[in-house]
Formats: sequence, structure tokens, C-alpha cells
Amino acid sequence: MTNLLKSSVAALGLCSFLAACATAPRPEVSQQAPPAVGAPEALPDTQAFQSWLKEFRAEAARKGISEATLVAALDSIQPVTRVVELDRKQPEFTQTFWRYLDSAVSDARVRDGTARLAENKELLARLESKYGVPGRFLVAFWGLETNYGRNLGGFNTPTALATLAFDGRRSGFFRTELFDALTIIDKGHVAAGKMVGSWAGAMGQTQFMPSTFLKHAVDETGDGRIDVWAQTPDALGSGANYLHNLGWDAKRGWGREVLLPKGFDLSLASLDSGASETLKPLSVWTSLGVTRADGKPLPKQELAAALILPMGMNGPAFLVYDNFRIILKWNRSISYALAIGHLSDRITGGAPIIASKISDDPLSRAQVMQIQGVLKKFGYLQAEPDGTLGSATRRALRQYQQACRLPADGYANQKTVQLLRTAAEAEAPCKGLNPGVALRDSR
Ligand SMILES: [Ca+2]
Repeated sequence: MTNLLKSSVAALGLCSFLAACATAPRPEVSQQAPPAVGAPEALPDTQAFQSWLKEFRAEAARKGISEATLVAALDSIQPVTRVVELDRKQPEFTQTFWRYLDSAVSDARVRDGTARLAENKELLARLESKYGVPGRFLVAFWGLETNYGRNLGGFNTPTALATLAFDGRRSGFFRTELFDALTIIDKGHVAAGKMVGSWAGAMGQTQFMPSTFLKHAVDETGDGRIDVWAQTPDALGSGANYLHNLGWDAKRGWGREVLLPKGFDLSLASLDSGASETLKPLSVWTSLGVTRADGKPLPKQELAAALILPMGMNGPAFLVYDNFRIILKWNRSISYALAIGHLSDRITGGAPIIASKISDDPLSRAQVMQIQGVLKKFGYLQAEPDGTLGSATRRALRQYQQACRLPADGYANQKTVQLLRTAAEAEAPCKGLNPGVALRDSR
């Protein structure tokens, strides 16, 4: 994946907003959300598009793309209204971790994954010895990206990328991806008409953006073509090579669900990314009272792990290792990365998550704006409210919780909205709060 726009990753939403996902737009979770954009503008103007395309095509020819490829890929294309709509769409509600996980790691997906693992045993063993990535992880990416190759996306990639490059919100990024897509066609890997993928340009069974394809995709079948659409070995081999290049540690897993003792210091948990400042050796986590989800001691290995609470103090807790951060390089969503890890466990017989499900109603954009407004009013948040629950907002919330001696997990739910509304009306941040009394039940 490219580093471009990485920092602006969105949660709820869709790589649409970040286009920097190596891979497809996908429902995301956690409490991150896309950067706000204005009201929908007019949809593409066909005449202006054709004159833009003419100029683009001339540049592509100068860059060495063959005339045959330009004719096949660009000759009769029109901007696609639906692509622009999807690019501008803003989710109205945040999605909670449980809601995401229930669909991402459904029973059907676990069952299918177990079957795919068995069906592709030899291929996966070969890929593991070659790239150092166990098959269960490759199958998990395959399952989350395209439901094991079933949903490749219904958009012609050059057409979708040309629409987005012309549309203007992130023209530079998509223009480069379009050049890369043409290069892939020019190299003979796929015919222009068969280059299909998501509306945002992610292609094939593991949903690679064209730039990711050019850097990391491999021909595992040995027929001279990298066909990530129709050849499963090429798709999974490309995923394995990509993870290997990102730094996958062949000797380690991704992490595990854990239990925290009562009264655990929540400031030791990481809010979003398994950030390095919260890394501690497993032996230290053990000394802090953290155990495996079944209550047994953590492994006695010299391994650095970060603690993640995707739904705050009352949700599940996970200790994650270096490979978790590799998954985040594929897609920066914490919930996506946890789903990959969990699916890889489940398809090899691992237990469901032990923590009981809490039903938090999703927050609307308007409610997130309210939370941000109050945090800003009291000086905890510098940025203007934008309705997206990103890391800056969670950090501000956590500082506010600390200041009012509340459990500081940085997690926002309906109770947070009520609490902050009361505080704003009283013009006093900690008004009415008994110091040390939890907003939510303590563990
Ligand atoms: Ca091939």
C-alpha cells in the first residue's frame, strides 16, 4: 500500500476516503471516520471529461503506454456517476466493533475459510515456505477482501480510476493509479475489458490497487501473466509476497484476546494503532495481571505486545504483536486488523471471542459533532468539529476523562454524549461527576 493519505484513514468508512488502502474500500469500523467533505457537487461533465481524457491520453503515450492499450482501455469510456457518488458518500453512523466483527467474521465465512484452507493446502504450504506467511492469514485476507474470490467488484478499473482522477478530490493519486493500471494492461497481464474491481480501483481476489500490484504481485502459476482475477495462486501468492515485503514475521502470530484484572490502569491501553509507546514484553503484561481469554497465563516468550480495547473498557481486550502492525499497513483499520487475526484463528479451530457482547448504539455524525464541540469548548480539542471520531478526538476525550477522574479509555458512546451535554449546559467539565466513579460499569 502506498503511504499516501495514510494518516487520514477513515473508519467507518471505506478506503474511499483514503484511496491509500492497498486494497478495496471496505466497511471499517472502530471510531475513526473519514475526513469531512462538502455537500455533493455536480456530477462529471461529459464534455470536460473527454477533453481531460484527451490530455491524459497524450501524457500516457509520452510515458510509453502503447497505442493498442490506450485504444482498448480508454477509447469509449465515460465518467461513471455511481463512482463519484460512492466516493462522496459519508456514513451517517459510526459502526461499532461488534457490529463489524459479526459480519466480517460470520459463521459462514469461518466455515468457508476452513474449506478453502483444506482445498488449497499444497498451494498454501508452498507459499508459506516461500514467503513466510502462514496460509491461515492468506485465507483470512482473501475472505475479508472478496469473500474468497466471489466479490471482485463490478467496475471496470480504468473507467473507475479515470472518473476519480477527473473528478478532482484526489486527482493526483488516482491519475497515478490509472497510469499504473495502463502499465499492467500493457504488460499483458489482463485485457482492458477484464480489468475489474471496486469503484475505487482495487482489483482481483485480494483487491490490490494498481500501484500495489506493480510493486508486489507475482506470477505463481508460472504462465508469464500475473492474473489476480482468475488465478487463485497468483492472487494468494501476491498477498503473501506483499505481506512478506511489509515485514511479516514468519515465527509469530498476530496477537490474542486477553482478560484484564479489575481496576486495571486503562492508560496502558492503546487507542488506535497498537502504538509503540504502549508496547511491553509479555512478562510485564503478566505481572500486571493480564491473562489469556480463558484465564490461563500468557505465553512465556520474549515478545513485545500492545493492548487494544476496540470498544473501551467494557468490550473485549487484545494483546497484539508486530504482525498486527503489518496487517495495519494493508488496511489501517483496527477493526479490520482484529477481524483478520480472529478469522485466521477461527478457520483453524480457534475459539470465538470470549468477552460478552455489549450493544452500544452507533453514534451519528451529529452526535460526534456534539462531543467534539464540547471537548473543544473545554479546551481538550484543538481541531474544528468534523463529525468523525478519529484519533485526535479520542485522545481529547481521554484527556477529559482523566481530568474528571473517569475511566480513561477514550471510547465514546451514547453515555458520553449525555455526559458532555450535561457538562456543557453546566459550563463545568466535571460537573456532577463523582470522582472515581465510572461512567460505565467497571470490569
Ligand atoms: Ca499466472
